[in-house]
Amino acid sequence: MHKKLIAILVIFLAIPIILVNCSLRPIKIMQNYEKDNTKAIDSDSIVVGFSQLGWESDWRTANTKSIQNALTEENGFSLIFSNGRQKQENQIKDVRSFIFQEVDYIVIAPTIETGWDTVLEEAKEAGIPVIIVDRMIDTKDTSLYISSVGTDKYAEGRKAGQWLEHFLENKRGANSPLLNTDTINIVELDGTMNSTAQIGRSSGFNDIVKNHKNWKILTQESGEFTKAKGKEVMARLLNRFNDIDVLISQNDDMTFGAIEAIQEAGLTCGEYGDIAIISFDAVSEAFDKMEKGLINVDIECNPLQGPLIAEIIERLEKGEMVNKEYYVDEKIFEAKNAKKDRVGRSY
Ligand code: GZL
Repeated sequence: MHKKLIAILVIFLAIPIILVNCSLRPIKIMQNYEKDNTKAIDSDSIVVGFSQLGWESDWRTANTKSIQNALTEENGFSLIFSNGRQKQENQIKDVRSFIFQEVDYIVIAPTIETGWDTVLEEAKEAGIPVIIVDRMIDTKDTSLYISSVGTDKYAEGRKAGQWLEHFLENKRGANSPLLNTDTINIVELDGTMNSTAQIGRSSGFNDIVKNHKNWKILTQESGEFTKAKGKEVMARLLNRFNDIDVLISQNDDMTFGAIEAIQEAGLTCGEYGDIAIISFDAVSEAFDKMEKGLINVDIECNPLQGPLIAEIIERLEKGEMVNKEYYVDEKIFEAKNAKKDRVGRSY
């Protein structure tokens, strides 16, 4: 009994000391999701907190790898990586954690465009420069970020529309069922609503659609940039419409799901199929599908943005000026040239 009493007393006495100790010491928490790909922060290196929006697509994986491979310890960086799992509230928590950890730079690939001002004002208050990558934010106060690296999504959408114009004008009479109909019935599989990719690709494509009275958009529905959702939505659209001529799908992962749905519905797609397919991203598996003729054309969206982010930070470290926005180059790829065009590509 005596010993038990002492043991209980010791525990009660110890608790306040532990709590006081925690609250006094500034804690460097390594906020990290998925895997811990950083070691203890090396004070000589440039500490970068990177809030990636998710793992939803092959494109995203390539984008993450490009940034992780650029911001390495060998290159003078300490990277703290977090995965927002497609939710802005997770990303906002991550940014606050980076601020608390007093990182040198914050890099954000924003899930959606709106709702960033408050947390970016906190970063500005803390004197931490923010670089926006891949997608953009919608803000009136552009001082909230120092630079952005991405791709021109509006131009990507226009390229899709211009390809369809070319395909219809220059191939009439070929043995594709699509070319022998007057009205072109189109369904759009959109990405995450209110994301830069969805906004830009939709408006770029629709600005071309407006010039063609015989192009009919049957519906635009979101497949959230994932294969599973793309397949689910396409299966539903195939039940609803029996005369779809063209599918424009805002990323390859949704396209892969849609192809499965089309085939399970007993239809064909691609170069000489019942449904022509225009896709975006141009990831490796899309080239496989183009070589089989299952996708007509793929509008590239270049995920390899890591080296440019590293260059921007290095220039800032030297006190040099940087542009407010940088675009990485991108092309379009057609099925007929896929085998040749894919040579040398890294994703
Ligand atoms: C485009 C990027 C999009 C890709 C999708 O810049 O934001 O998000 O097209 C990804 O594959 O999910």
